[in-house]
Amino acid sequence: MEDCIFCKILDGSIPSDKVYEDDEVYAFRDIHPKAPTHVLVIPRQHVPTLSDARDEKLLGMLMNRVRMIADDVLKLEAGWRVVINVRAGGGQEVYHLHVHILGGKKLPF
Ligand code: DGP
Repeated sequence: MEDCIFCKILDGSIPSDKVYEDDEVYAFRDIHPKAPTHVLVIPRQHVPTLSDARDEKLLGMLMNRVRMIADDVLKLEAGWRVVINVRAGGGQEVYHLHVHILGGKKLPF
């Protein structure tokens, strides 16, 4: 998608601080971290929001990668939080499905 910031991160035209990648997902550090560790996990496939994601294989794959990245790559042994913002009312700013992984401190609810 031409105007999608995260598609530009995927194609390398916008630089990012990569923590993990494979054929299906890319994970990188959030530019405005809300916790000591704040990583975004995105599918390579452009899906604008979670509301548009009807493919159970895609959603299952994405959550399995999130678990693996948080536990095995980032090694957030004390625990971590996952956030998915959906559309404007949910605080979504970038319309390419992404999962926030937050950790590294005790998070208030
Ligand atoms: P959301 O509000 O759920 O759409 O979160 C979008 C996040 O993306 C926000 O925390 C800031 C981050 N972000 C936006 N632009 C960039 C960028 O160019 N690089 C990186 N690393 N993060 C970005």
